[in-house]
Amino acid sequence: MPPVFSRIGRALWRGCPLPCLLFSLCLLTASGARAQSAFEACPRPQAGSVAQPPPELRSQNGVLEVHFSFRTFTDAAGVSRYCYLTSDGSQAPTLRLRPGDLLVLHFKNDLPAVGAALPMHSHDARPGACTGASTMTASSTNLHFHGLVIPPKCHQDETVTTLLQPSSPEFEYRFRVPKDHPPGLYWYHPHPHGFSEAQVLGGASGAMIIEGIERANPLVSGLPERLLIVRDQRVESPATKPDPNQPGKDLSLNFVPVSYPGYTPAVLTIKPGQREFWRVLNASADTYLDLQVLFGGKPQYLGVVGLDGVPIRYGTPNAEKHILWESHVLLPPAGRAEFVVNGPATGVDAQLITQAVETGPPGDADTASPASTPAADDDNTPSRPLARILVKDSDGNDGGADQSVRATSALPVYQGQPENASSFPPLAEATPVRQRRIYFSEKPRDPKNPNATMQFFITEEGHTPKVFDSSSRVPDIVVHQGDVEDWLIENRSSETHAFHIHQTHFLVLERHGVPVREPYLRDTINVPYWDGFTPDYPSIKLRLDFRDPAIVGTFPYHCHILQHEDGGMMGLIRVEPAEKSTGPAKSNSAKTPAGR
Ligand SMILES: [Cu+2]
Repeated sequence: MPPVFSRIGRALWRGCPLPCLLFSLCLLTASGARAQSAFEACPRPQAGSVAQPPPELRSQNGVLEVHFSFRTFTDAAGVSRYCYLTSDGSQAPTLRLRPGDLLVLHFKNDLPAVGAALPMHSHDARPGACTGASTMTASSTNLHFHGLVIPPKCHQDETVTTLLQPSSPEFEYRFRVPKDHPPGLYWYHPHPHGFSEAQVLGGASGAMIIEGIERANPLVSGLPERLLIVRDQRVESPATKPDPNQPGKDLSLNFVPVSYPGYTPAVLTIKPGQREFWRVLNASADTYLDLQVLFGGKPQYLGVVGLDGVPIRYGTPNAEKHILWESHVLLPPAGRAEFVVNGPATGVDAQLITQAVETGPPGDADTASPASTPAADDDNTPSRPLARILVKDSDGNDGGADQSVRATSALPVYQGQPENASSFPPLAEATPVRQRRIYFSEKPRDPKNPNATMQFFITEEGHTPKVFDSSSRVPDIVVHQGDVEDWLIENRSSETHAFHIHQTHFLVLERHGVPVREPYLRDTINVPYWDGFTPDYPSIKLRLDFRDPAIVGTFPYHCHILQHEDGGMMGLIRVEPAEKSTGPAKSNSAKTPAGR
């Protein structure tokens, strides 16, 4: 890229002020096609630079209206980037909404119309399918609002029949955040079956914040807030021969690449001893994180106040009990953690790292051919740094860091109605109307070929394992609105999986048959791998909440390792209206999406 264009890209990336934007736009207009290609480059910061906060868009007068253009760009190394650009050139902005706000998101798929066609059955275009599309290609996309408790309806959070092609007209997403929605960190990403992994690896993701966590937990009130988004991507410089230390994927922090083999960390600047509120999103397609903050090599306690967008002990009194002090935080792909960090003193060597995560024995054949990847293990998740935490003293001396770093802003004070989550019956005390056993399993496509790629299944016990059929609208599981169910999720394969269900949060009741009392809800949970000989499969018992009257319709549950989801590890659940329900289901009726 010519220097002038890379400067424009960087300027747009940093969200330059109006005169600068006008100047950049003049340059873009005057330079025609070449400038256009720079604009489409999904610009990314250099390795070792400051992890700038993403641009932010806040609702005004109860409405946030935004235009997204979905773009792709192939970089010099041949790696595909994907990005969401707003009309002013901001990339992957954080959408900040208050409970009760309306989001209107105008979405245009501006990918080139290429890609391997995957014809779907003709009945897919039948009336009732959201966008009527009949063919899915690598250029198809859509949006999922991960973790939000909003209806699985067309134009809201519907991912099964919403397929947006490059030829599709602009599509409007329009939904209101429920007034009693838990405050915290959520995110948006594409969800076209078969192509989600490639788009998310390319960087297609952004954060959403539902305001008001300082009312659920006054301990974070007034703290400087820092949003950190970890993404994974194809390894930039693979080893030329098998290297057991090569990660399956490279990582980035707020798009600053932290790449194998050097792992040059990004930079975070902080005032000495400053207490901050960190919100961390694992927007990786496939990669687990096990976060730690180290001072002089020693792990520090992190005060966790929220997981997967829901405050700890949400809706209960005694704020001081709403904090879990942890020396590390495991985040499966799609997981979020919000925690308090006590900053280091001047002169302390401080780092944010991810520890190694064992996802199963090496050598599984997830990818097309072992010969195509010199990594010994396509899932390898070694320990590596993410950021150097640089103490910036009171004189402003930051040890040579980028002076342009935007100060972390204090949490906005949310002046809404008092939260009413506490008035709902806790999920822990609800009576389940049904138990189900659901299991993850895998099988080589060609059992005679040890190098064959795998097929991935998520199956209810008693049914035949099958890969997800994107042409089918037949739900795998049917429940009724008002029901609470207990699901035992087993892992019968030799690698970890991350269970996720749309539209609702769940409570973890047992881990490997041992009851636990976890005072928080999740929407994505790790299920450890089976070692191949222990008689019992590793399992997690969950309490699923279908009580919310707004959550009626068909939506997916799946493994959130997107390689597995694209490979078939997904099913559909239909929540029928309550009036068709029989038996004791209505006894659990409540208005809450997630109260406990
Ligand atoms: Cu999986």
